[in-house]
Amino acid sequence: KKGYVMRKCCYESNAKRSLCCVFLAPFHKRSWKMFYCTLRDLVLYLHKDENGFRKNQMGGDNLHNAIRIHHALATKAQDYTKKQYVFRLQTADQAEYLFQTSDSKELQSWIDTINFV
Ligand code: I3P
Repeated sequence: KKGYVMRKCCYESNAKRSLCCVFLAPFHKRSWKMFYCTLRDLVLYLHKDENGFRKNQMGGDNLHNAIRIHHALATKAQDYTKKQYVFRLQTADQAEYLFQTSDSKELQSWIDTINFV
């Protein structure tokens, strides 16, 4: 699955000392940011745009964020009322993110894809 989403980082991973920190290091801010998101082999890749995704596929630009979703849980963020169609992603290493999708169908599709891969 792939597509544009908005992401907000709520809590960083507690695995900063592990290899993950290489990927999670850019998550300092809590502001919303748009990404072209792709899911492959239990990893959610966040590219700047579709161009960044293509470059990645060709082994070029490797500057992307990656979130490991093994043992992660995606749920509708019903307590977050500032935006619509938002889901929360809690990862095995205690990181937490909010993702805003474009509509209710996309919202359910991302949740199902993440939870049932
Ligand atoms: C954040 C940005 C987010 C906001 C967040 C701010 O500031 O304004 O939009 O989240 O609030 O910290 P910055 O761009 O300087 O990182 P909301 O849109 O959910 O309000 P928060 O820290 O209360 O989550």
